Amino acid sequence: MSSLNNLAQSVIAGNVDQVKEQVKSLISSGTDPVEIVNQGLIAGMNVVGARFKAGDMYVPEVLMSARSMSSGLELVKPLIAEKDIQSRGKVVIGTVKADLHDIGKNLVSMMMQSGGLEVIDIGIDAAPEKFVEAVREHNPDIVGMSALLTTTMPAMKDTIELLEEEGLRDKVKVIIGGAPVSQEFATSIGADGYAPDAATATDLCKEMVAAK
Ligand code: B1M
Repeated sequence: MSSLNNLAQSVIAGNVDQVKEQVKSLISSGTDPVEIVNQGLIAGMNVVGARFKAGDMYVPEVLMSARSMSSGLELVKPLIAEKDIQSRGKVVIGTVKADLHDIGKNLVSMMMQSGGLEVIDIGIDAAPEKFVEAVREHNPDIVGMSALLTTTMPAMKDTIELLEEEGLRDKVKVIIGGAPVSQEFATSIGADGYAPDAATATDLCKEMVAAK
């Protein structure tokens, strides 16, 4: 089994120490950090997602897998983010109100930073007011919202509406993403864009900033 497969297995097992060791060893052997993320950490988390869905894994185990994935991401993050230094635009990103999922959002944030975007991450469970406050404070080009639950998708619409009410909507582009979200939903709530994954989200933001 390859080292990246071993890493994926450790994420599935939720073994934080082993994930850290394996990521460190892959980094020192010169493996591309993006490969470590895609073929090790995400590959493992994809299996976890499928098993959780099938009822073969439960919340505590999923949480351990999520923790181990995050500990691996923390180690590769500086290597990926260091690749580019010149800012190509500013993004305020967060997971919407009542939603605590942050792995995908963190990944998007990391890819955006590696693509040269300045990212202000306002965290999880971010109410519309928190997005508005961040827009006022940081004056970003783009607001990015993540949702993983069908029950929290309406918070994306609420946030766009509050940006409108506060007279800020015309100052920013809004993009959304997350497993239950689609282009169709983005269009229906008046978002400017949708991205199915971190790489597409980064490209989309760069295009939006360039078109300004
Ligand atoms: Co939750 N959970 N979870 N969970 N969880 C899902 C989302 C679920 C689909 C599992 C299932 O039942 N099959 C389901 C949602 C069902 C639904 O609404 N349709 C679910 C549920 C029900 C719940 C709870 C309600 C469970 C419970 O308590 N009974 C609860 C809710 C808590 C809350 O938020 N209030 C809950 C809790 C948890 C944990 C805490 C255990 C943990 C989260 C830990 C954490 O994030 N720190 C967790 C996890 C890990 C998952 C699964 C297994 C994996 C999610 C993940 O991290 N994927 C998930 C099942 C699944 O998705 N298959 C599930 C990996 C990540 C890299 O992908 O987040 O999709 P993803 O991000 C991608 C893209 O979506 C996109 O790019 C990313 C990278 O490519 N993307 C964007 C994401 N955000 C973007 C933003 C953009 C652009 C692209 O622009 C701004």
